[in-house]
Amino acid sequence: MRLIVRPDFDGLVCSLYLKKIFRISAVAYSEPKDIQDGNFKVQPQDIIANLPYHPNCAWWFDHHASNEIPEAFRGIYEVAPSAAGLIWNGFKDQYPTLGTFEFLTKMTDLIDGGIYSLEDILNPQGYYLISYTVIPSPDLKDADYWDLLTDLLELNDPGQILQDSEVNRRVQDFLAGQELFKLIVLANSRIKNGILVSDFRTVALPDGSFNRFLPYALFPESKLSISLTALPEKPGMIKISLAKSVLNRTSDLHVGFLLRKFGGGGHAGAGSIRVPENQSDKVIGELLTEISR
Ligand SMILES: [Mn+2]
Repeated sequence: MRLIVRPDFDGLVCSLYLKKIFRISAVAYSEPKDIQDGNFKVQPQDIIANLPYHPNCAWWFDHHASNEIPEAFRGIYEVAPSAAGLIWNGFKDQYPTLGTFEFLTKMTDLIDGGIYSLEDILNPQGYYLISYTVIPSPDLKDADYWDLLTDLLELNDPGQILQDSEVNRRVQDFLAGQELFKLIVLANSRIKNGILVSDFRTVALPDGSFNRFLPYALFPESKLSISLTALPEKPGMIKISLAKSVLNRTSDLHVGFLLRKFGGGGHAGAGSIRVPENQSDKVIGELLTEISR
């Protein structure tokens, strides 16, 4: 059977676990949108994990609230911190070799569930650090690395995995990107009405990986952040993103509902709108007023 996963840290851990449960002959990688749009051809014997359901598949394992389906299927679906956690809990009694991966499962729940401490962002260690080397790319240029890392996860020891030369090379790239991003955030951010506002319209963000939660760690007192980014494909328009801090979880605002008033949307914790560049100051002023109500 072929396994199709989304290539993020959770997807690779799903792959490690499902290989112990099913006879997997090949692993393929897809982004959610390609499954939904039918651009990725799902075949009758395929197993799908950490991705939306497709009616052709034989088994489906997922945890994303937005992917719930009304019809019956074979597999496990539940809103949960990670898909790997669902698979581990569902099969560990039947497949005792899974039992030894309790720590990896716990870490995958934290990483995929976006549970980070200040220290996990500023000075990540172990599986947090390893997870930053997995960067989903639609062109699948890292597919060989995802295969390698899935095999290395079998070691069940983050310290040993980090000693692999390819993992280490990618960790060094991440740390360099992170240093650069830190300088960019500090140079382009300010606090307005207690809210972090970062203007990235004219800066190039690092190519390599970096932790998108870094601004929260640099401004830990801020509950919400607003960021402005250019939209190269739409000249004259910019994207304004609003998100709750992952460190200071005291805001009860529903970001998606608020942004609907501005023609955008999102979920409770994060969302975005697109506005003409020349209206950005006005819209940000209105947003700040709405938030402080
Ligand atoms: Mn996931």
